[in-house]
Amino acid sequence: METAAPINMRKLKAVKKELTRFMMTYQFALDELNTKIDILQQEFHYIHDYNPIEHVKSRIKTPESIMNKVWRKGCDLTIPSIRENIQDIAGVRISCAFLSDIYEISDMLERQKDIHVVEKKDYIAHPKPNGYQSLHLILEIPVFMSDRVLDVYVEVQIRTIAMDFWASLEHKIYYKYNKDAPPAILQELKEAAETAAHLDIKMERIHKEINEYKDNDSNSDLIANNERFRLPREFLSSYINAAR
Ligand code: 0O2
Repeated sequence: METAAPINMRKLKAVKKELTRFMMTYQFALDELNTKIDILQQEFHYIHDYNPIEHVKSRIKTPESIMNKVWRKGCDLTIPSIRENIQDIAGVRISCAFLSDIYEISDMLERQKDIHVVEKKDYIAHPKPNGYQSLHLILEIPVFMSDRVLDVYVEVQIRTIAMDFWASLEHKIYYKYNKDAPPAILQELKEAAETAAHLDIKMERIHKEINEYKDNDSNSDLIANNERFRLPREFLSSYINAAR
């Protein structure tokens, strides 16, 4: 009977330490990106008077999921190869209310001086054959360690709430049928994606109309000491008349 080779405990400890360090860099990259997103969100709120980001969710791929992807892609099982070839070990998903928010948030991220956009996939302009829609960015973010700077890949998915709703349901169905759903279900899912896309367009239109109304209406508001004050119409017209 064959017996497994004894594990060299010292080597195992060293490997574990190296892997922990490797995974930590992704957590640091996520921390940095989440801080950036938080600042952009607050700035956007201040300028546009509404919050464009509904949810932000970040995750790090499990070692098992990383291994599966390494095998699927046929790349080497070494740290430098994984670092270069598996670009979604760290992932952030941003859900927005409106379509235009997606591109505005993406532009704001792309304008950051220390972020390098490695790849951009626009599945909104070009949905996947199954109906999937989302904007995907692969970003490279510098992580400042004690002795070096590491450039770390992070995948960012930006989508509307409707797109996110569809994707999470599709993901469940995909696994429920063991990745082999009946054609009728796939067709229905695709139609549901189209319905969600129409809803997004409609909501965007309503949002723009409300904004135009708000722009006109807020002309009679005054902001002082971080507080919004409503100026009575009579006051405004008598003040304008007196200034003539
Ligand atoms: P998880 O668990 O969400 O991370 P890649 O395999 O990443 O090198 P690919 O497939 O071209 O190349 O990447 P793409 O298209 O950018 O998609 C990556 C991620 O987008 C997926 O990650 C999903 O999260 C999401 N995604 C892409 N297509 C679909 C889809 O049809 N339905 C749903 N629900 N999500 C999708 P992972 O690694 O598959 O899984």
